Amino acid sequence: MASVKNGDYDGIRNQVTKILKRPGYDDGSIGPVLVRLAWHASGTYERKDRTGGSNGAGMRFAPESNDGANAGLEHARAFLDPIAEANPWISYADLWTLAGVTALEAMGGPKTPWKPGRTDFKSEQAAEAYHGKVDGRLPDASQGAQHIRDVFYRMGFSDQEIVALSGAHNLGRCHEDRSGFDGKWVVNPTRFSNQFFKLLLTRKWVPRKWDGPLQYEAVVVGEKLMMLETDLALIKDPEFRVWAEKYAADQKLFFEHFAAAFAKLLELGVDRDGSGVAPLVKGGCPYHAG
Ligand code: CCH
Repeated sequence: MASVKNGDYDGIRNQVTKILKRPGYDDGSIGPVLVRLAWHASGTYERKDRTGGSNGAGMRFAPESNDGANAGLEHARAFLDPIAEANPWISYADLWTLAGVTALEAMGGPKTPWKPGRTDFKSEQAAEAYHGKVDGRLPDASQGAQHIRDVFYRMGFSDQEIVALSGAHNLGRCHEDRSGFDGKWVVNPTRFSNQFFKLLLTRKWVPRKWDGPLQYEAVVVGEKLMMLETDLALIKDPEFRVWAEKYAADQKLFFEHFAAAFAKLLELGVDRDGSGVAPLVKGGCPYHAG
């Protein structure tokens, strides 16, 4: 992999775009797993004590790297390592989040505002000293609306933003050897759209009969598709459902809301100082504390 100039983030975007296609891997693209990496890198945020979030790239170290919720993301990180090695000037925390927005756009999704400035932890000890233990903070797919609210309100999201973000399940699939769940949500899982919401609302989702954890299935144009308990919560809960219906009816609105919420997610815990750098200070940047 060639290097690009220090600060050339468009150059990094080009490098990410070039590695997205991967015949033989899942549905032929690493795009979905890169979106998931950006989300899990950020979704540990706790607004009360301002710990967690994408700054630091703590997932390179235990215990975050071993968190069951992050199973499989070692592949996403490994896909990006050649870019990181060729461009040591970019932090992993910036690279992972930039790769997520680049992949989303390349798969037909909206352009998500993104800013650099994240710094990396130098060690597991540094990660723990700054953020405490952040493993166990990501959502559990076998639970319902209350759990989803507990997790996303902790980060500072509204019901509308929760539903918009959940529309990311239009991408990619579940892997038995990662989460225990199996299958994809939509027929074309490498193309971003509002299909996830349409299918959620129009199909009859029945529990799958198998040895694995509870998940739901429906056959759509000859293919078996799936939903998680947390996905169904988006139509069972009346407040969530209002937004699921709006997004199913209006892809433009979904894209606008998704881009805004995704940008907010990737910024959680990233407090830049006057020079545009987000230092790793316990509880966020001292300039913005309080
Ligand atoms: Fe998700 N997600 N997600 N998800 N997710 C999984 C896969 C993807 C939950 C559970 C799972 C978001 C919210 C939630 C993606 C993006 C987002 C899997 C399968 C589970 C389980 C993992 C595997 O086996 O590989 C739960 C629970 C919630 C909320 O309650 C949000 C928010 C986003 C992004 C904004 C993407 C993309 C995937 C596909 C990954 C792949 O490898 O294809």
